[in-house]
Amino acid sequence: MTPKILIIGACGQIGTELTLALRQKVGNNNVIASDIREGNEELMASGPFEIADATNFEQIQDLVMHHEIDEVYLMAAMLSATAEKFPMKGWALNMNSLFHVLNLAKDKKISKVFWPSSIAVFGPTTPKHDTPQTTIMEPTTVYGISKQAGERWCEYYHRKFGVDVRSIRYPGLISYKTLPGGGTTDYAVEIYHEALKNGKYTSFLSKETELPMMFMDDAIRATISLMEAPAENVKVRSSYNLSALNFTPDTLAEAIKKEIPEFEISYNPDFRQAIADSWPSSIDDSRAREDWGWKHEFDLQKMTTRMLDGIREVHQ
Ligand code: AKB
Repeated sequence: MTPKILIIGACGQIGTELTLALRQKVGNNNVIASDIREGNEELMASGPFEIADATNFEQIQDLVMHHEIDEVYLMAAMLSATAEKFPMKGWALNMNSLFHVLNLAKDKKISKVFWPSSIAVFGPTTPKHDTPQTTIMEPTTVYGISKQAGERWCEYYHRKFGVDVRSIRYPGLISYKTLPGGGTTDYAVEIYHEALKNGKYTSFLSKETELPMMFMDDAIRATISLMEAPAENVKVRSSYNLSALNFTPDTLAEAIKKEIPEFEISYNPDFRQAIADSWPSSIDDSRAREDWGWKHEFDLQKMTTRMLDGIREVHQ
């Protein structure tokens, strides 16, 4: 049977593309998009949309009941850089919205939940290279602390109440349809826009800062395939490590130069450098590969070509 899906935070960087992909898969009217504000034209034109605040339990419950929702993807969140500026707001949004959805699942109002975690759950004491699935986690950012706490709650609701919750620790995500907002990995999206507009970019992370990254198409494919996996294959109920690429601003600039030879990069690290320094440079995602067959498709150059073509098409 086709599930009826609610996406909370549908107008953000991941939500937009996830909504479009799921609508293509299960039919436009089976995917209800919701957010606190309207999204881009393509999203708004493609199917039903509702204004809702992820932190308001009544609003979310009403949507679930009214549309007879089976599955919820909770994509609303305050990301790492913004949450450092508004810690209490970040904590409230990231945690309350999760509790609302987990409680709806515990009360059997919905049957399946997707909730995104992040590489931000790791911290300076975590092994930096090939970070294992299970390891030391002492995050030093508000966002990371909220994601780590969220992972513990997901596992708890699964173990204690049998809630079918599934999650991925996303690396930095790179896309052209919707801009990211308030993240530490956002430089890797901005750089493409600036390369096309001005032929140069000043990076807020240093030349040698290596971080795990992924092209959005891969992230969406991973999300949908985790949600489609048989429940018994989903053995990790906190959140899965997921990996595709690792690069520095310098390597990314070199990839762009292959397509735009005159492109120039300079560096002016700001407060986001300390956040990036606390995160891993590469991730071991063998559990995701073993449990539900994850495999990435986009390497750095393939992604670069797609990003530049995509931005030209959508934004210029
Ligand atoms: C951020 O930079 O805050 C996010 C993330 C890695 O979760 N993109």
